[in-house]
Amino acid sequence: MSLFRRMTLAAGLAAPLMAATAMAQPQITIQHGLPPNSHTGLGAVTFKEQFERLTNNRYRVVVQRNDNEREMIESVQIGTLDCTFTSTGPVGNFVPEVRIFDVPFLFRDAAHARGVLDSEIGSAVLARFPARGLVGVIWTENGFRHLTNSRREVNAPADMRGLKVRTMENQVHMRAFSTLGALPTPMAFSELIPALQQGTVDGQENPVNLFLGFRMDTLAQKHLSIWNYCADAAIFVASKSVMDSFAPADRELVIACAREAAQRQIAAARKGLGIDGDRSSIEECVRRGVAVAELTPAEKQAFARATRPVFDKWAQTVGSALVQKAEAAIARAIA
Ligand code: KDG
Repeated sequence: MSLFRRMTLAAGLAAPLMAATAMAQPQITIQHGLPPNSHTGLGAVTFKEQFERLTNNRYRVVVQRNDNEREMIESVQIGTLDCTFTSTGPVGNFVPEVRIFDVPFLFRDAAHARGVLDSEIGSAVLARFPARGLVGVIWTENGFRHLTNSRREVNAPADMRGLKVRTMENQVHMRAFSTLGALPTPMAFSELIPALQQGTVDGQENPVNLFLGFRMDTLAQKHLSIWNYCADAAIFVASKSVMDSFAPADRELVIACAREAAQRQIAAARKGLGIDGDRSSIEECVRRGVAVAELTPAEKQAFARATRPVFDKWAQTVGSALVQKAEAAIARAIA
C-alpha cells in the first residue's frame, strides 16, 4: 500500500482530528492499552520522540490509547492502524506460535524469560508474523502476571477450585485456569474494572504494577498470589503493509526506535517487583492492606505440574521444531 493511500486511510479511519494542513506530513499512529504514565505509555511516547527526531520530523507519530488489544491487532493486520505495543494476550489468535510464551509456569524469573525471548525461540516466533500480515518488530515486557482475588489465599492448586477469574482472550490462559478447576471468564481489559466493580468475577491476573495503577485493591481484590504464572512477553507489532511501504532506511529506523522504546518500557514494567532489589510495588500492596502470598519454589512447581496438560494439549495443535525447543525451556523451568 502506498504511503499516500495509507495516509488517506489513516485520516479517514484512525485519525479524524488530523488537520488538512498536516496531510503533507505522513502520519504513523501507534496505539497501546494503558494510561500515558504507564510502561506502555512510556514505550509509545519514546517511539514517537525517537522516530520524529531521527527522521527530522518528516513523520508525525500519533499516540493513542485503546484498551482492547484484540481490536488493535486486527486493525494492524488490515493496515488501518500502523503499530501497537500489546501484551501477547490476544496475539496467539493471529499468530498461534506466540502461545509458547503464554504457557503457564514456563519462566522462572525475568532473566529466564528474557533469555528465551532473545534466543532463537523468540526470533523463530517473530518470523511467523509476516505470513499473517503482521511484523513482530521486537519483544518487550509487561511483567509477570500474578493472581488476585476477593475470596481466599491461594498458594496451592486446590485453592483455585471454583474461583471465577477474568482472563485475557487467550485460549492457553483459559485452559490453564480451567485445568486448575477455576472458572475462566475471558474479556478485554476495558471490561475488567467494571467486572470487578460489579463482582461478576472473583479475581483476575495481571502484573502487580497494573493492579496498583488501576487500584484493584479497592475493588475487593484482597488476596494477591505472587506465583510467576506467566511472564507476559509483550511485543511491538507493526502492520506488514505499512512496513513494506517504508523506504528501507525508514524501516530500519522504525526497528531502532522500537528497540529503544522497548528498553524503556521493560525498565518501567520491572520497577518495584523485586528485580534489582527494588520491592516497592509489592510493599505498596501490603501497605494497602492486600494479603500477599509469595509462593515458594515448591509451591510454584505444584502449579507447574498441575497445568502440565495445558502444554501437552497446546503442543498438539502447533507441532514443529519450535515446540521441542520450548519444551526444553519448560523442562528447565520446572526442573
Ligand atoms: O499491554 C498493556 C495492557 O493492555 C495489557 O497489560 C492488558 O494485561 C492486560 C490484560 O489483562 O488485558
